[in-house]
Amino acid sequence: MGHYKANLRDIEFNLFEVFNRQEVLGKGPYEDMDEDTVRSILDEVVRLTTGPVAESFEDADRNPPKFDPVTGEVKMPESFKKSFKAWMDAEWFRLDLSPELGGNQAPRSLGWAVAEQVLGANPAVYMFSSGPGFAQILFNEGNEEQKKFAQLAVERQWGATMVLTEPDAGSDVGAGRAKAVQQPDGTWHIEGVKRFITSAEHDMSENIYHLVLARPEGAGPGTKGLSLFLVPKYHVDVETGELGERNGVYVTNVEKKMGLKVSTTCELTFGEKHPAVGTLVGDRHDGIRQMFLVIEYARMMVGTKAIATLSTGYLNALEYAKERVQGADLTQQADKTAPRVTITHHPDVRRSLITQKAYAEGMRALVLLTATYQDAIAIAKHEGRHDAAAEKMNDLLLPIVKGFGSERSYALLGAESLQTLGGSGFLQEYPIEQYIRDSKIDTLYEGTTAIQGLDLFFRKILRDQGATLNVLLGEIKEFAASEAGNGRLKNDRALLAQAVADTEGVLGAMVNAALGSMENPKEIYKVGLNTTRLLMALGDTVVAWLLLRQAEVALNKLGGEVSEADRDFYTGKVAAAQFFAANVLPRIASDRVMAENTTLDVMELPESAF
Ligand code: ST9
Ligand code: FAD
Repeated sequence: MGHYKANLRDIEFNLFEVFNRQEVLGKGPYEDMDEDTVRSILDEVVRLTTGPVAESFEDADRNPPKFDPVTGEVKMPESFKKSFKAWMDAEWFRLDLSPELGGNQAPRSLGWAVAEQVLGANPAVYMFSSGPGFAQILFNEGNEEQKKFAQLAVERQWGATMVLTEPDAGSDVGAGRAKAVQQPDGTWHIEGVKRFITSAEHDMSENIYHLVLARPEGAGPGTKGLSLFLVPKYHVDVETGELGERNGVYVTNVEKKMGLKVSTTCELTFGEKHPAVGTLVGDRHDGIRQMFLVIEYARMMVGTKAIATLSTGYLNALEYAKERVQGADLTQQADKTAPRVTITHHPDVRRSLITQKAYAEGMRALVLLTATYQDAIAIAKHEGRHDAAAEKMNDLLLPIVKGFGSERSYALLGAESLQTLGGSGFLQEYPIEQYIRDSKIDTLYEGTTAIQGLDLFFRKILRDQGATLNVLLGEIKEFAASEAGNGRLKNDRALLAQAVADTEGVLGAMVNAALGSMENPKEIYKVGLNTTRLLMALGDTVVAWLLLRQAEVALNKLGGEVSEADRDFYTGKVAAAQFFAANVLPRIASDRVMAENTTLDVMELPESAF
């Protein structure tokens, strides 16, 4: 058996028993798809991801890509190339694409259920395979020539990158200095150095195209002065599909990293040897908005990657715990002759396992809930309208999926999943140490956790005057006040209601500070001291709600005839939700106290006192 353990039962439970995706199938944009088709796609994806896709996970970590600084080329490990080919040959990337690009336009909820498995099995495979997805955005945003380029990119499976970061422009993308100089023929020459660019070089496709943010000469400062350019590695005749000359964009370094080693992280130099020629995407200067179309997708991807890794980390830990015999049952600890038991008998191991289970399954539900809003957006688009409410809810949930999802997953993988294996967890014989190394990046790229917290408070809550958050919290309050699960979930719903009140308390303190900053600008620091706290408190509250919704479904099922396997599955659902409500939610009360008592002391501390 490979390292990757999928949780298909839980994915299907979310899709069909909790979020009722069968209701959107067979009509509108998803006319050609029914529940059986979705289930058979998921079965096939499990086969691929637990098999050939996962197969190179370890080897490609130990034998990472080789960079040749003279030619600027990268040689990928052979084992990884096989995994990548297996995935690309199956062409599941078409699920994300519109019919004009040869796609099957599947619901986003199915797209993310599929993505979870690749991201859990071998995350770099997913990243290298995102060329067609990038092409969709280029197709939607591009001019006629770029649309043709996008069609070729899908047909020929070209690789793609998103190019924002520079040595002095990381979180602060608007500080970017890469320059774009317009040429008499309407093309642009890009000049400058970008760093940390994922997938910018490899030997798995004949061409790689870069979507690059650069500042046209004379454009204004900040992100709004940036434009988006299409810069291919090889020029392309879009009429014939012939590849032309090598363009002047070269990889000048590949980073050596803590984890996710097979994903190439490149320094990309433009126009040093000869001009790096690009075209302006859509012939309009609208770069940051256009790039955020990619970023939004990539943030969802990063959160899903983190959560998928926690899920397989938990399932590996669980398998180990069921077999490892160590010590006597706590009730017999004084009896030195008592039989030795598997570690699942020890209360602390059970606490750890159920914590992992609740977070992994609750955060999977968070990803798929967010995906249901993406389904609603796509359905509305198909009907020629905008679903503004779904768009806003998706926007609100994205920093939670990305920021909260990655932080909780990384913390739990180390503190709980690896810990379950004792000293063995520290060995490379088991996959968890690599999971930890590979998932640390998720709290960093696509906007660090701090950036997600700022995005959540300022852009998604304050700028929206709390409207969408109120809808979300309103739904949670309604559930808490309902008869869901009847007596069985009564206490848990009360804990949930209290958690909502406490999260609102954290938020209230921040809003007061934001209002106070109109009089005293330094009050805004009190907001900044609490943005990560709010992100995590809201994440825990939403996850608790989702777990309890699952528990309600499970209790209903348990009231009827169920198979033995389903009885265990549903019983576990109820237990995880109740454990989470009792053991995680009460902590939000202390967050509220801390938020309400925030002072400026730490901001007034001289730097030398740190
Ligand atoms: C990276 C890549 O880290 C890592 C992995 C790559 C893997 C590749 C695979 C990816 C797969 C994806 C494939 C695509 C497939 C698609 C398939 C489709 C079917 N939401 O607040 P302001 C915009 S890459 C939306 O003033 P500042 C908005 O236009 C590096 N838009 O910002 C706004 O204007 P307006 C990642 C947003 O103070 C404008 O920006 N790097 C949002 O100028 C200005 O807003 C980062 O993520 C949003 N949430 O700049 C940088 N926010 O207001 C992190 C802003 O008029 N830093 N806009 O609407 C930040 O995000 C900063 O907050 C900042 C601040 C740069 C935005
Ligand atoms: P900094 O911005 O310098 O941040 C340092 C610290 O300060 C962080 O803790 C941060 O949270 C904090 N901080 C910064 N600003 C603020 C603020 N305003 N408020 C509060 N705290 C703040 N970029 C691309 O363009 N394309 C890619 O494909 C890509 N892939 C990557 C792959 C890898 C493996 C890595 C490591 C990075 C990649 N990046 C990519 C870049 C990545 O998005 C940035 O590293 C990230 O956005 C953070 O920028 P930075 O590293 O410069 O850190």
